[in-house]
Amino acid sequence: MDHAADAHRTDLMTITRHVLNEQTKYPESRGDFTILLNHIVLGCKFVCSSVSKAGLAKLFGLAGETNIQGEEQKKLDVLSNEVFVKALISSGRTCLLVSEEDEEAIFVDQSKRGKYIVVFDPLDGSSNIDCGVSIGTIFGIYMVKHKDNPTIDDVLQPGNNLIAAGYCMYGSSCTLVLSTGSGVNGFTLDPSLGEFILTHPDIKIPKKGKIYSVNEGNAKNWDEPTRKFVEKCKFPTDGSPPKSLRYIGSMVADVHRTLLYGGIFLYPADKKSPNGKLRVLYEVFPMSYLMEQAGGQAFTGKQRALDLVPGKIHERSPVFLGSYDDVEEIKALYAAAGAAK
Ligand code: AHM
Ligand code: MG
Repeated sequence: MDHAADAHRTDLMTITRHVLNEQTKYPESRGDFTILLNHIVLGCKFVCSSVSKAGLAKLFGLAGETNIQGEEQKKLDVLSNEVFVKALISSGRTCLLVSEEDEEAIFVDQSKRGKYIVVFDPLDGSSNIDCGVSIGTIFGIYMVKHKDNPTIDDVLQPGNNLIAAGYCMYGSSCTLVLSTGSGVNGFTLDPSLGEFILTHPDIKIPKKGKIYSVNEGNAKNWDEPTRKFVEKCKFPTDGSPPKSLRYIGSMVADVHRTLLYGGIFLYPADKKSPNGKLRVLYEVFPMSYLMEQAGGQAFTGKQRALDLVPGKIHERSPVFLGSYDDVEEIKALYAAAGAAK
């Protein structure tokens, strides 16, 4: 739909309208969540604009690593982190932030404190930044238990306690996918309006998919259930056609495709990384939450991903997520391997 051409369509479902509608389900709500979300959206728009100008900025920067205003060039991931930290603190609705870019959690000053905790990866897919391939921001939102005196334990909660999660993908379009606990909706940024418009209402992942997504370069070090699963994707024994392999190496882009087309995304454990690569709080949890909300599943190799209780803020976990039936298959392989021991 060409929203820009349809300039009179001011009844479009923008993301703010959508969240306000959701909030009417909670009569006690005072709009704090909408305000928080608006600040996250602002961060996404800012990063989207920086990502789309990055190639150009680099050209200008070549002369001496300074941009056209004579300022030093900041790396996009560092810039994105600053953007989100500032946006979240200035919302006045957060008390504790955990970012992939910061070793320590950030405790918001008492004067700006609110009741939400935000965990986020400001710019995920670092290996894809310099070549212009899709990258994204991932976030999850918890409610704090003790607002007056938050501690690190407030963020070490199972993914099951998330009240919202989402990601924004900076690709051929800028797409924000969000769940506040009642399904998943996708919004696309209309650059001429500067608004995210509801373009993918109530996303449901197909029950079974035709695609698997994994870094097969690590196959040498996989465990037996993962190896068997990928083997079955390529050489199915039940008469079904082989699955296609798609792997971008940007979790946001790989998960986005999985959500829309179905299939499975896996970042398993291997001998070199027994906990896999992806981080529990701001990669595994938000994506697992979205998958379940869209009718899929997320599994760690041992348990439902959202039941994990992280012991540290940057903890990692293996993850298998996507279409319900595909995740059932890997669960069965792990169960069989466990029973055989
Ligand atoms: P990053 O946080 O350093 O960007 O790493 C996370 C990314 C994910 O987006 C992606 O799924 C994964 O790393 C790809 O890893 P690999 O290059 O090992 O396949
Ligand atoms: Mg990351």
